[in-house]
Amino acid sequence: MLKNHLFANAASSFAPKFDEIFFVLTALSVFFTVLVLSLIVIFAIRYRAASTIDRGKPITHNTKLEFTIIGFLSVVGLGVFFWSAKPYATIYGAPPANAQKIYVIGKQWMWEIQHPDGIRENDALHLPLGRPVQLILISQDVVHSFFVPAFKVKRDVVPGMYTSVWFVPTKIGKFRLFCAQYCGAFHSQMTGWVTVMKPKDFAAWEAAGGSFSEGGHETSMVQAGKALFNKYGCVSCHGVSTGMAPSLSNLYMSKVHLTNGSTAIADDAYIREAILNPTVHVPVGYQPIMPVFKDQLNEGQVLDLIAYIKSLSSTSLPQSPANSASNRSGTDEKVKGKTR
Ligand SMILES: [Cu+2]
Repeated sequence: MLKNHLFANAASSFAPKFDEIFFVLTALSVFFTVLVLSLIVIFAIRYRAASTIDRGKPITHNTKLEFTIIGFLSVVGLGVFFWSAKPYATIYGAPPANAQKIYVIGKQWMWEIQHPDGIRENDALHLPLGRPVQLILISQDVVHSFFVPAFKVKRDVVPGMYTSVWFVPTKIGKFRLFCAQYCGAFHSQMTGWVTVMKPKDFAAWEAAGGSFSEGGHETSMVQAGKALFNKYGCVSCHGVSTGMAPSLSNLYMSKVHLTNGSTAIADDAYIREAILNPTVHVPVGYQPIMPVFKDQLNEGQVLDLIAYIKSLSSTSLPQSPANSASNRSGTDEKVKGKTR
């Protein structure tokens, strides 16, 4: 009964483990607090001034007792550290290969969610039951923190840096989403709902273009990225064998040699930086001529472009900028009349 009450909201694969760690740490704290307070009271009474106790042979030290206490505390402290570090490292580390990637953008004061197939949601996240999900998070402005208490998931959302967390939803229902980092005047309104559905209900929701949410279905992230790629004329330099800029096919996760003598792996963070601040990393053999896109693209558009560049790892680039550019700018601005 009590267990049901205390663990009622454990709705993700890791939640029971974090509950366990929490209760063990609480029990240890209570144990040592009671022990130390009791000894203070016992010694205060036993050695009070009016006590006629023998004070003739004060103990200077007790090697055996000291080593026993140090040994015991070390084992308990390090034991708890390794026991709790393991799940910590797991959820922030690499997810299982079948994990669904979902992108989360925090901005004053809302959560913007992008599913790879193009479904976008505001202050809402729909997930299928039992499937691992990896959230990749970034902030458009200040530091936020993505916090779903029932999942025991809290991850800082930082400007200029992708962070990640993964878990498996294990309960059907609606769970509160909060921002756990004070981020300005309307921080307390930066909330939302995570809805976990049966896989077949989720499939129906997805097929209907996320119609139960406020976002709606648009082109996939890869298609949206391709449209931006054409809109901004990227292909005129990055197209095959223009010689002006490196080709982007098979760029993702490859090793890039830079003019400053260092090398870099072209992961998401590298590509993001290369789009927004291209003069920071210049590949060997090229001039720093690419325009800076820092003030032209929002984080959602950058994620779309990265998705498109990733997709080029199996295909090749178009030869000319002939593809029609459909303008998607403005879609990210769909907010529910909130102050931003
Ligand atoms: Cu916030």
